[in-house]
Amino acid sequence: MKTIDLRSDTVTTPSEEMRDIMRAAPVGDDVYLDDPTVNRLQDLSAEVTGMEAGLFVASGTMGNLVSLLAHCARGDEIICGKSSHIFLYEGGSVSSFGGIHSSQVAENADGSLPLDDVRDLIRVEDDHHPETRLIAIETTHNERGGVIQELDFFSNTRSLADKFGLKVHLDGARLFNAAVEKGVPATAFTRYADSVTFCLSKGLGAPVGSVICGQADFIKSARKIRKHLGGGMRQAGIIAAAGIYALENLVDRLAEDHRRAKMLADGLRGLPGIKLDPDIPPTNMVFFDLLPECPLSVDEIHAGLKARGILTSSVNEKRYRLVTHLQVSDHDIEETIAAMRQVLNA
Ligand code: TLP
Repeated sequence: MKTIDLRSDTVTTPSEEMRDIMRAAPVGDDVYLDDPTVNRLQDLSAEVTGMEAGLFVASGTMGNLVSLLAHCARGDEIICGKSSHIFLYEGGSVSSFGGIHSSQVAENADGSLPLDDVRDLIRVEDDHHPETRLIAIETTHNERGGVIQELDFFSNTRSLADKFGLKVHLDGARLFNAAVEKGVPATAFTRYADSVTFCLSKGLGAPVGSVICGQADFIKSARKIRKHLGGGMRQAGIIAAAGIYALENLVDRLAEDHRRAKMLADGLRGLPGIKLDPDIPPTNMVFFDLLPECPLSVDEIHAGLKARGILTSSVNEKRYRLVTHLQVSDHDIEETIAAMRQVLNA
């Protein structure tokens, strides 16, 4: 039985073509800046994000941590979303490793930060206060449902940051999902940020890695911090090659994942005991809640689907997340809908 894995788009494995390209990649010692494939990936990443330079890192979590450590000093403060990945799912690493304090605001439904609330949190100069240094934003916004904010949110965040001399970091783990869905280049989002991290190992299908992009002097500090964190990866061209292949070949097809998420949502809508959130998935994530009348628990639904070869994940005891990606076909979506009908006895 084939396994249909909808737990995340991080589960994708490299195709034969990607593996061939990785095998053939010229490599060198990247700590000496000698790896031509890593250098090419970094240049290409800088080009597509409209930034001066790029830095290949092991993961999205490392990209966010290195970026925030490069922008902020110990005792500084960042303002981020209460449901942001940086705040919820990165182990509090900005404070444990960087001594950076964070202040959070509840996001709007589209993942934007209410900028009046952000404004109220920016500290005035006072010996009692940490220094506010940066606003962190996220697109697509994972916890809010893979949503994309309106473009004016990005420009308004920039204006607010400029008014108070703050930096803006964009957690763009799924930046290209946002760009493809909106039909705009990635620069439509990144042009308002000082730095961006995007992931190669999610919907883009590479096995490992993320890239940080920003101004050349920022990337120079980020490179030093990456090394101190043990992230100087030597002949990393082997994995960077997969990232180049993904950026050159697999960006436009993200639209397929979005179409399949809508197809999945259409099939699940109206099943007893669940409520889709929102009604139409904006990108590649389908979230739904179990209603109080649902006779099954999250664990029972997981088990029922697993017995039918479908792996799923939940955010808590009543909230589910299903993620489409390049190894999920139309047929897999049909199978998942049929399995959900059986499990929910619909
Ligand atoms: N998100 C993972 C889990 O950690 C929740 C997932 O399955 O979606 N920013 C955002 C917005 C993310 O969604 C993630 C991964 C990261 C950063 C971290 O990326 P990695 O996993 O490469 O460290």
